[in-house]
Amino acid sequence: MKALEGVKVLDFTHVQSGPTCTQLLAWFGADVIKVERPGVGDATRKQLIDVPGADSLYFTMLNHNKRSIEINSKDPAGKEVLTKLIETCDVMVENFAPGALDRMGFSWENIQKINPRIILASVKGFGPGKYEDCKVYENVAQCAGGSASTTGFLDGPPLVTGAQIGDSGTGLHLALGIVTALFQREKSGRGQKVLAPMQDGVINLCRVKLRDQQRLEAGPLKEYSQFGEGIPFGEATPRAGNDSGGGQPGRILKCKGWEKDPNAYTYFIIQAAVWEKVCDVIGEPDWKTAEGYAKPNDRLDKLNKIFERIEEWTKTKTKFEVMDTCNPLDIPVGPILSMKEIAEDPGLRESGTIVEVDHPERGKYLTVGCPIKLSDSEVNVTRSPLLGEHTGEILSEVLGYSGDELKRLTESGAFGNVTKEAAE
Ligand code: CAO
Repeated sequence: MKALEGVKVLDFTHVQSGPTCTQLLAWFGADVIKVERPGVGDATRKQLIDVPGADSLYFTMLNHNKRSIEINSKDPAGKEVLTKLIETCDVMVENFAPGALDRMGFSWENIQKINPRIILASVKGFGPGKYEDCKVYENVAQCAGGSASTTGFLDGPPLVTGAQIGDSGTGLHLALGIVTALFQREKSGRGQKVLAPMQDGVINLCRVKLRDQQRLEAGPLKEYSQFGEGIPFGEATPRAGNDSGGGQPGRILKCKGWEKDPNAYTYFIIQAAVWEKVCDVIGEPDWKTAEGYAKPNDRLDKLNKIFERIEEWTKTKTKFEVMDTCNPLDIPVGPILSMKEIAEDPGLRESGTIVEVDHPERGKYLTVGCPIKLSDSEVNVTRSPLLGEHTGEILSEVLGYSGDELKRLTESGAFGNVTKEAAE
């Protein structure tokens, strides 16, 4: 028994934001039916190709545990089948450009008429307002959501981050909206529309930077390095390099081997509660009681000096030795792990966070499993579907088409190359 067993999802998503959401629903047990354009499919199938002729990792890593049906949504036969799917499903998820679903004839009003219990969940770049009609990709959302202006170093340009907070982050927000709406439907009996704009999702994740924007009005942000460096603050939350975003100062520091290894670094936090232990570990026991060092607030204008001294110590240890020394003392540190180290980590394999999957076109590959672990709803990651792999099965088994009806549909050309066997 899986948490979302019995929930049917009409997955009209593409690229990254929508597919990450429906993949989560599939992992929690929903039957996710991915609708794709005949002969073409989700654009990511053929983007960033590493194995010629095979679906890309971009596609496979975002579409596990789903079924694929090819439907031309602009063809009358395609619309007929889509209407039946809307009647049958509990949730419809889409992340087309604004207006695309309406142009297909499936406005929210029409969808509600077809199935008043359905939940229509959409990702768009922006919410209602000036930019609501814009097409948006990941980095646009990072920039419009306040992430880029607050990421990077003070003397450099704004930076985008490697974490896909605009796409995968919004997918997570949308998934929460969907299960919440399903929960409400239990009581109300009605579906509803769920909207997760990418800009809003990024702003939500940048909440602490809006906090700092308002704190600026009360004076300089003393935990930012630039305070100790005597650099005046401007009008907006500045970029803070690797400073910690919270009340406990932290930095990325070099470790043994940093000259050759680009990831021989550790994150080091001087949490107030363990300050005395930090002083002992780095060989500065006098700082425990010294004027200007003993109290957390007095240290804020000396963070550069303090972290330089800590770095003298971390440079004598590997990032894992720093972890091994500091962890038993409750000093919060974290090694900067490369993707290679993450891929090879036995603990992550064991916990199901890094999973090996077999695929008929590309063989074995690694993927990220479900990052949310439910004790009563086990996740088994299965490969992504080939384009239209389940077209026949969905038309006949899910929607109940058979005989002449099925023949009429498959001959209409609106469903790709439905195999003869499946049609029969
Ligand atoms: N059959 C027939 N037509 C189909 C179809 C199908 N099965 N599936 C899609 N189409 C059509 C759409 O109807 C649309 O046609 P019209 O423009 O004539 O209405 C067309 O394909 C293109 O859809 P699109 O505009 O959504 O796709 P795009 O590649 O031009 O834009 C994107 C991609 C991501 C920029 C845009 O979809 C978007 O802004 N989405 C919302 C924000 C979002 O999710 N961004 C994240 C992207 S990365 O995760």
